[in-house]
Amino acid sequence: MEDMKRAVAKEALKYVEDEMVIGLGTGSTTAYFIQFLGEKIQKGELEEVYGVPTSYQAKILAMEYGVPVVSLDQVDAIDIAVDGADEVDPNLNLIKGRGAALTMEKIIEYRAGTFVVLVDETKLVEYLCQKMPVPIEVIPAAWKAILEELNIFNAEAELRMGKKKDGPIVTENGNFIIDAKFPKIEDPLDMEIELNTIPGVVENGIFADIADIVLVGTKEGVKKME
Ligand code: ABF
Repeated sequence: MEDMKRAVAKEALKYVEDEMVIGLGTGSTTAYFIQFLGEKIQKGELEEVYGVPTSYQAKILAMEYGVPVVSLDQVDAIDIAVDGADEVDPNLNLIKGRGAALTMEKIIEYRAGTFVVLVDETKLVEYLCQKMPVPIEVIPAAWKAILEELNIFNAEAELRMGKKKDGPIVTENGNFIIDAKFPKIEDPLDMEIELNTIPGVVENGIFADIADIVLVGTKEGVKKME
């Protein structure tokens, strides 16, 4: 599994050129990409490259490996973004948000000229929500009301708790996460828009129609979907 993650992360480097601004995703697969990117910069093989992190995790890794970091409001454009995902359907629609960084990820990846997704083959599904719930970032005061609203969709939804189960996890924006398992998402774009109309929802983890390229780690090597 780690070999597959390393292989897709290496492949993603091929899309990076000098003077690019790169959205840096969150998670264990993208962590390899940030590491390899930093190593290339340190060797002088890439120049004038800047990273825009989607989370503190990405920011700290970038600093550790020597990727110059800038914030979204310091750049005019993002050339490319690279990030992981939890599910990918045949039309490259995604579920993201296990790392609770989905809002910043979506802001940055929506802005990117090219969005490259890194996954292993276990993340490929026939339809979204086949295996994973949709993470939804919500204003803390609204969590209970939103859980009730989600009944309309026949969702099995729960507030995401911390590892010790002693309280909800809090996002970098100071919000909570609800994980909602829907029966079958027939129309990801429609569902993405509809969930965001519930008052108190900040953003949800359906990324419909955003990915340009998905690099899939398989036992036979890296496969490309686009
Ligand atoms: C982030 O990290 C999230 O949006 C996604 O849920 C997760 C994937 O992590 P990993 O690569 O560790 O499976 O990209």
